[in-house]
Amino acid sequence: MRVFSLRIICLLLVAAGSSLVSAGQKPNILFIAIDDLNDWVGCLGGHPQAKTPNIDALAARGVNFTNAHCQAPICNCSRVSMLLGKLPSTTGMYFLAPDFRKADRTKDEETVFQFFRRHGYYASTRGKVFHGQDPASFDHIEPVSGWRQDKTRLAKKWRKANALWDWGQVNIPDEEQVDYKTAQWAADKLPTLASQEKPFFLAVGFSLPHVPIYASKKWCDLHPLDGIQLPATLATDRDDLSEYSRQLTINPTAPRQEWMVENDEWKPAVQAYLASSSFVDSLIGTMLDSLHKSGAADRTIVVLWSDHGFHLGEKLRWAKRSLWEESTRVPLIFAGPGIPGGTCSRAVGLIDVFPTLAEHCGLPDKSDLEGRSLSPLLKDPTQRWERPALTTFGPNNHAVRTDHWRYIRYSDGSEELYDHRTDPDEWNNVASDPQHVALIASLKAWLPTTNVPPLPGSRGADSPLYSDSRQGREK
Ligand SMILES: [Ca+2]
Ligand SMILES: [Ca+2]
Repeated sequence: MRVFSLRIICLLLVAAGSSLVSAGQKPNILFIAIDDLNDWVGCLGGHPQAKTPNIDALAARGVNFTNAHCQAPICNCSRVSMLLGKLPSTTGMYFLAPDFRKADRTKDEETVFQFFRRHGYYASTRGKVFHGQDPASFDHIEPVSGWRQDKTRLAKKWRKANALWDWGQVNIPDEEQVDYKTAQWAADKLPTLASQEKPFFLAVGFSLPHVPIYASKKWCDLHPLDGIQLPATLATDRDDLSEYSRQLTINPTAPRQEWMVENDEWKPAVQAYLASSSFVDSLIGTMLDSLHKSGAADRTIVVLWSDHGFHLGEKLRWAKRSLWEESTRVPLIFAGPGIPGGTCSRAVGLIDVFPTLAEHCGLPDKSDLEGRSLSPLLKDPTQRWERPALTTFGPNNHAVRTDHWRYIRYSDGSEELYDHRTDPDEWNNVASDPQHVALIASLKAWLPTTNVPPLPGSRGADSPLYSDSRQGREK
């Protein structure tokens, strides 16, 4: 009986949402970006000890995309691809730099925020949404303040390349940390935005669990070190990769897996990641509470996403910068009016968010977008979906993800194929199995035909294959 009543309420809310959009009143958008959060959230099941009750509650009232992927496994190019609605292979934005406003090919592109402003929205932001900030995108940019890191290094044994690579418990009160202040600002702002005449597009970006991966005692205590479960690995996992694949996925600034094991830092780093993710989850709860109290929740679309995933030992490596599941899979949740809710296992991309929001809010088509509106899946998450998700890491290296398969093709022609029905850890590369010839041909058909060279000023690939670009000498 209770389930039946809930269904009726949901249907009424959906009906209310549809009529709201059709009546010309545009829904607001609360856009929540998380930095480097992989599938270690409760509603994605990527780690059995993830504690993210607020994200899970949002997923339960919206559509939880369980097979969503970034278009590029690095912060800057992932965000640019999503916020411009263009593939990396079209823009040439493959790496950590340049700023898209400084490259001729992308400097005049219209972002999702500009598009919504052109159609009557007020856009405001705080925190990491773009990799840098883009003044042209917003009516208001709130400067970021608060603690993120100081000179004290906790995991002192890792001294190699990058001071960001640190993790552990810190004695900084939550209230002084940058992400807390960002959430508090948004929570304070929401009632005002909700009372304005214009619909709002509020973009809020959190910087954890990106390195340095810090959390206060409260969040570390939620994930006691002794009981931490480590991700599964296979010692021979990299034996079936091409030399190109091995080289591409070496990240010289991140610790090596062998180093983490030898120095007993694997568990502490996993603990810090789980703890800081729980902290960010609590901040999302703060904002969503404020949204509900403002009375605007029933006319506000909430979109929650992360720019890419993160390896914590899976496939014997750390960080992003790979075309494997742990780098590409991201949380993606839509909730609000016109969205009845459910779980969607279709392969989708962050690039689809721009056209989805445009269609769902009743804005005109933007014909040059390369993503596809997920509106049909928001209405019926089980609907057939032919198109796979595409991820690109460096020029002409691509992964195609369908419901069951991951196919990778590198620029040297080497390939990988993983069957997620039997091999969720992507341990067994079956690309050379003759029985998959036709399948590979069909997956290959989804690869982009345009592969423009990297933009001038490209750098930050951090792979030995791109040593020129690391020096800022991209040709
Ligand atoms: Ca990131
Ligand atoms: Ca393997």
